[in-house]
Amino acid sequence: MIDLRRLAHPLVRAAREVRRRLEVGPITHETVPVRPSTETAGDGGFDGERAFGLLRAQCEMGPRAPGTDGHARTRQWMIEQLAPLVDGLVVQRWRQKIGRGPGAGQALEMTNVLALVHGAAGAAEQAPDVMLSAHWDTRPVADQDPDPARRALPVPGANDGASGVAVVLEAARALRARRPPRPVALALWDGEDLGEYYYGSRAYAAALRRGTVPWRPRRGVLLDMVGKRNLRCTTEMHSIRLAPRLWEQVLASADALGLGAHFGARRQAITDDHVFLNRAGIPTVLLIDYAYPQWHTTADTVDQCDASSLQVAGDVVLHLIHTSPP
Ligand code: 1BN
Ligand code: ZN
Repeated sequence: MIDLRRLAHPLVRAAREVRRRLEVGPITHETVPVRPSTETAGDGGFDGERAFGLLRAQCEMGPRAPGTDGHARTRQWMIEQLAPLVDGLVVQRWRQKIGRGPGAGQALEMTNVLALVHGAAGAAEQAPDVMLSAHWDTRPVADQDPDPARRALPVPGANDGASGVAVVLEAARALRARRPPRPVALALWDGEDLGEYYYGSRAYAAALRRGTVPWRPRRGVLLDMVGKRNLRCTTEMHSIRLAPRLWEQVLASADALGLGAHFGARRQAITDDHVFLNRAGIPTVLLIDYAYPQWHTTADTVDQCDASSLQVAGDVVLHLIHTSPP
């Protein structure tokens, strides 16, 4: 009998090897009790200053690469931040082998944090419309640092890590104060920035395929590096190719708010967690300002970021959630 696997072209075999290496083992889901607070802080608007405080708080916990103290502290802090704000909270955990790149050879515990905010209809409608998400880990090595002596140090991740999380958490507070027309899902991805990248969204996609994820959103917005001063979001070509209608809806929201000037920067295709969410059948766009000289350097610090940039990102995603049909 001919073994067809042995006849495969070397490229096919290489692709199979990459898939094998990235296979995700068991993924567990733990429901965390929520403590919905009766107090509804604010009028439903997004508070950029409050979001900036959340960015700073993450940076004060230190770099947040998987396996570090800062990572463990931040995971707990995110859960504590979300518990009083959301109607459902699930922690998704798995053990991730790192095949190559920073962290290669290690097996690290990783955690995605998934949450649900009910819409105006309350618990009756369970299927979320938009999923707002961001990666919460930071890169273990500043390999783009101009100073070679600093390239083995960890990235502080004020913009690359903390900014997206800050917008998601502050959006959760605003959505609790003013309920969206349909439920909103929130997700904070781990393991985006080491090894072969994007472990969190890939694990989530694997869990979706296995049918073990508690809710499946219709569409999504991924926020990454939205904290830089003078935010001008990249015209991100994977988003336009994979989720063109949603991209147009985001731009329409920005225009409606008079924030169109913060979009339309240079065209670039940037592979990020949204690519894996799109592959899993959730049309998702990426909001990112990739023109960031401090990317993957030790200078990705709080002083590079600005509350007004978080305000732009937050206002646009809340406008989208409140006004655009699925
Ligand atoms: C975004 C922020 N990414 C990592 N930190 C994704 C990425 C990886 C973008 C490699 C470009 C190249
Ligand atoms: Zn990064």
